[in-house]
Amino acid sequence: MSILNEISENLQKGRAKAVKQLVQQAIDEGLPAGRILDEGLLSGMSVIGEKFKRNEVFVPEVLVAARAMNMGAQLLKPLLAEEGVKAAGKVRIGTVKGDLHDIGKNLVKMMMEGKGLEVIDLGTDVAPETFVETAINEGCRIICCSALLTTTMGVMEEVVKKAEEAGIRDKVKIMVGGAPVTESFAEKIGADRYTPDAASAADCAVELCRA
Ligand code: B1M
Repeated sequence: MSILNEISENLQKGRAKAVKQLVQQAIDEGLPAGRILDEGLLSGMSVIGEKFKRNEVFVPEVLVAARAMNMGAQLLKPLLAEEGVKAAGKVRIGTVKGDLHDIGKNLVKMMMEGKGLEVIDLGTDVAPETFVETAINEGCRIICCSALLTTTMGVMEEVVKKAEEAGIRDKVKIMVGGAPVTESFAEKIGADRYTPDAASAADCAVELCRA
């Protein structure tokens, strides 16, 4: 079994320590951080997601897999950043109010940092006014909203409205994403960009910062 498959398998079993060791081994063997992330950690998490959908695994298994993923990802973070191209720009990121899912949001953050962006993480359950207030206070150019629930994606529209009310709509770009979010939804609520995954979100943020 390749080391990337081993990472994926151990992640699915929630073996955080083993995942951490294997990720370190893969780094030592000279595998690129992006490959370890995509073919090891992300591939394992996507298997868990599918099994969760089919009720083959339940919340506790998902949580331990998520913990293993985060432990492996911590080791990759500085390497992704090292490989990244420096780009001027500050990004605010958070998962919207009512939503506690943060694995995808953390990945987006990590990929953005890997591109040399400064990312300020507001965490989960972030109120629309918090996105806007902190964007003003920190002078950031992009607000990134993540939502994983159909019941919380509507909060993104409130973020757009709050930015308009605060008079910063022309100064700040609003990016949205997360499993239930679509291009047409983003257009409908007046967001600037929708991206389907962490890597394209990072590319998009760099492009917006350079524009
Ligand atoms: Co939740 N959950 N969950 N959950 N959970 C989903 C999302 C669900 C689809 C499962 C299902 O029913 N099949 C479902 C949502 C249904 C819906 O609304 N359509 C669901 C539900 C219902 C719930 C609860 C309500 C369950 C309950 O309590 N009854 C509850 C809600 C809690 C809350 O938030 N208030 C809940 C709780 C949880 C856990 C706490 C157990 C855990 C979260 C742990 C954590 O995040 N720390 C959890 C998990 C792990 C999942 C699944 C299994 C996996 C989500 C995940 O992390 N995926 C998920 C089922 C699934 O996806 N198959 C599910 C991996 C991650 C890398 O993908 O976040 O999509 P994702 O991010 C991607 C892209 O979407 C994109 O980039 C990432 C990678 O490339 N992306 C962006 C994300 N944000 C972006 C922002 C961008 C751009 C791209 O720009 C700004």
